[in-house]
Amino acid sequence: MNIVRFPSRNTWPALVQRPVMDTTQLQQTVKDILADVRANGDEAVKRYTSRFDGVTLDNLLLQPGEIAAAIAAVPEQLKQAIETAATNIRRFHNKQTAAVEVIETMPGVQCWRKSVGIEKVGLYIPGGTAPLFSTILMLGIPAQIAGCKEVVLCTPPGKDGKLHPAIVYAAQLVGITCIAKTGGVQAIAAMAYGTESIPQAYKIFGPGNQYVTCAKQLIQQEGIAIDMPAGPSEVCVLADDTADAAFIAADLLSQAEHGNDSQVWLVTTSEPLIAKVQQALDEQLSKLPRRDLAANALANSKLVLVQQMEEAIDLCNAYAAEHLIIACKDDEALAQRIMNAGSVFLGNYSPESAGDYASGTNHTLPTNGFAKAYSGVSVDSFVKKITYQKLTQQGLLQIGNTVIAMAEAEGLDAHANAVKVRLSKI
Ligand code: HSO
Ligand code: ZN
Repeated sequence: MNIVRFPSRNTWPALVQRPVMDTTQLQQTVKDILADVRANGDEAVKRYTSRFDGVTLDNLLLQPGEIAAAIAAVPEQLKQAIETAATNIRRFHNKQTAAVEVIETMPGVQCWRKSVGIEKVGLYIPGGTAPLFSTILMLGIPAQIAGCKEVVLCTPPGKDGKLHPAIVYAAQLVGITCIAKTGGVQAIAAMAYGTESIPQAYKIFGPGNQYVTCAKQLIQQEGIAIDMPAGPSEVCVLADDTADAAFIAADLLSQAEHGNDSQVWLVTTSEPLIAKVQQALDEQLSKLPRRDLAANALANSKLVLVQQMEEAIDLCNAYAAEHLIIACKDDEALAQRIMNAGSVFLGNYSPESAGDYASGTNHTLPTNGFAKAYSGVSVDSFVKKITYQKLTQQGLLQIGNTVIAMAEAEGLDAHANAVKVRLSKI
């Protein structure tokens, strides 16, 4: 890992920069696949699934027999773990709904706002090296709480044409009824446009590689909503000399094992901690099955030494990590000063893994510095808010002159007339 000692503030903008990926090369390929699926539906989706995943499918949708077989194949202990996690995620997200409140802004002028679940949503779960069934809980549970009517899940099949049983188990647990065995750009296209067998979605959620991310950005330009701009996963650990080096190394590695491009940072005020963390990393890394991925990620990552905690906090805010772990004595006080982070883990006993899987918070979070202005996925991501109003005659009498004055000043007489015509009849 790169050690950066006492970086001056004017170097921070460059220091916090994530690697920029140039997607212009792949854009044309993505556009072609989107257009093909739009024109040719299931036939195109099957063709790409056969080309990219090496599987020829008669049926894109998972059949009831396959669902039952997958559920039976999940070991009991894993089922229980998934259910415990689902219960906690549900508990945490259930509280994110607010009761409708009618506000009388003036006598006779009532306004209210109601959250309405997005009718049709699409969830994408990538294939690749890890079957992220936990992400199904993180997306499917808030979708269910929000009251989304149709939830479609797309995920690529393995070489045997099957899905990982835990993916199917998690999907049925959160009430997903339509599971399509397809991944990549063709899956995003299928959900954006709809095909003969895959229903269209109005908003598409979920992580993916550069192609998937590019496809999501392109279909967004066509009016389909997406969850957020996704980038490689990140963790920043903020530590003082009370932190445990082995814990920190484990947390850094847990993020590093996601992929070559994962971003891993340690910001500390303690010089001796750096050497201890490096030693713990060496010890732990060699034992990991995914050590090659993790080692590549560590090679791009940083251990940053700063003079003061004040400065450390400012640097963490400038970096705006997806996950921030505060392994410091005053974790709660320091957490109050965090303005930019996707999700914050306080103290020595709150590993990021707890939030990744089971504590209850969502793990779909803003990366790439987007935590400065974006939030992670929540029930809010699956609803739109409709406002309502009802004015009585008395209400219109109260507010009428205000509207008329403003409309006439904007030169919009028809707007003024819509009030005047009514006032003349009261
Ligand atoms: N750390 C990932 C989420 C995840 N971890 C899923 C394990 N499985 C999000 O940044
Ligand atoms: Zn993770």
